[in-house]
Amino acid sequence: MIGIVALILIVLSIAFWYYYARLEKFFLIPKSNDIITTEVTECNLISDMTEKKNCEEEGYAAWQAVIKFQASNKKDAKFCEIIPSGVERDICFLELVNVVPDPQVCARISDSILKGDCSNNLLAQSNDFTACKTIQDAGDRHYCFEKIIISYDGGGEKLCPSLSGEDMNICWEIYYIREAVSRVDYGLCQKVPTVAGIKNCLERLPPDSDGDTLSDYMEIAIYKTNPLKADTDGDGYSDGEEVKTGHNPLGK
Ligand SMILES: [Ca+2]
Ligand SMILES: [Ca+2]
Repeated sequence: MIGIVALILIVLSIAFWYYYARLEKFFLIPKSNDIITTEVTECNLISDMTEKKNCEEEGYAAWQAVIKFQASNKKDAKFCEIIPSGVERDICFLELVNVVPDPQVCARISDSILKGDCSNNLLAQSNDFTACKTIQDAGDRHYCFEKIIISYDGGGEKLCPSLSGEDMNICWEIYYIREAVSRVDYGLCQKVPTVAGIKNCLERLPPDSDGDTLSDYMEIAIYKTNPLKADTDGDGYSDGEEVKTGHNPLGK
């Protein structure tokens, strides 16, 4: 009797094993240790034996994040060199250049786009407003100007008047657009020195169809004035002027 039960159990075990072995083979059910296998492979590319061991213990993602932090914290590119070549290593250098503004750091990046980003970061840190103009991509160029304005001691109000010609116009445009957008103030756009710049600034703000310095949204939602009529109550003072001076734009 015991023999029969044992036999049945053995047969069932073999059937169970066979079923799952086949399923895994033919339907490619992912094994739970697939992720670990990938990380071990990436860790294998590390030549430093101590770091390789750390990588295997912590997992590749966590390990390389620590190395990037160390590189920026200790301001030393040698930490980035430990990361196997690829995007993560490039990003390590790209982050490092924010604290070590040295062209040599960017030179170690292999990806051409990231290398370009790195050079742009360097220019933005140089505080050389004119140098930003050498950046081809309009968005990156704008970022470069903006970064210099923000980080300048005293901000745009101090930096812009110290520049001349086109540089000064670019500086004021970026400065007033930032201020106008953050305060939703149409009047600040009028301070931009060029006509194109004023238009550019106004386009970033919610529409003000009647040009009374109150956005359509504010007129409808807050002041209950006519968004298509600058002087809703017809008393000779625009809705914007009345709101600014504390009067009732609805004339009551
Ligand atoms: Ca309006
Ligand atoms: Ca009025």
